[in-house]
Amino acid sequence: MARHQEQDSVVLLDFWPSSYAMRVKIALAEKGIAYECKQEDLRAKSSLLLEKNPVHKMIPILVHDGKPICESLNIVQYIDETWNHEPHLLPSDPYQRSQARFWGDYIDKNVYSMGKKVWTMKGKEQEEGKKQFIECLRRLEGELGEKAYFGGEKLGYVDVALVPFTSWFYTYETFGNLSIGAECPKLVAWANRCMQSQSVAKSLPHPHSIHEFALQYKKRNALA
Ligand code: GS8
Repeated sequence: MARHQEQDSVVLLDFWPSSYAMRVKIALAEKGIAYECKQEDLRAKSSLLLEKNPVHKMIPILVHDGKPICESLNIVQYIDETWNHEPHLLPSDPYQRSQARFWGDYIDKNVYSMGKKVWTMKGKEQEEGKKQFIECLRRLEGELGEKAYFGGEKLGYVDVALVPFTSWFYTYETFGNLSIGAECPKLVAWANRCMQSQSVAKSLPHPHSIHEFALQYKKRNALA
């Protein structure tokens, strides 16, 4: 492990409010990997970003010894496989791995887009967004069931995929006039449990900073 720390060059192209980038920070922290974090201005993307992710032109990008890895859940899997020591994020059993990837994919297809409707839209569209968003969170809460983490006894891949969005919960609640705690109390208890892990606590911005960012975003895009 020390060898990696000394020799590997690990750079994260980041945008601090991005839940996708937070996933990568949690995974790196779980593995104890030192890295350099470069903030991107998504309105004036760096030539490094455009060079390393010419297809999507998006962050997060992990640059490991000069080689780019794109798409946050793909990056999390890469981290788990490259630094193949404890704690493992994906289960070793193929069926359990497939289930973890299934829920990661479910989160990717739903949470960001529905959440965005809640904090940026108004009227009927917002109401629709709220309904879908809560249904999606309830579905995830059902999958969590009575387990401490989606991964079972300890933080795993699905936890890493979902927990960054909890730093946006205050923003969804404020703009959407809803209470996630009232709708999904077990999911909120799970989020609090995750925050007890150093890797999560240090990778998630304060919910008020996210809210401030969202306010500015809405002003800039005439959504306020
Ligand atoms: C999504 C990354 C993304 O949306 C992943 O990595 O999992 N599926 C990808 N990145 C955004 C910032 S966070 O909302 C981004 O880089 N946007 C720049 C752009 O759209 O131009």
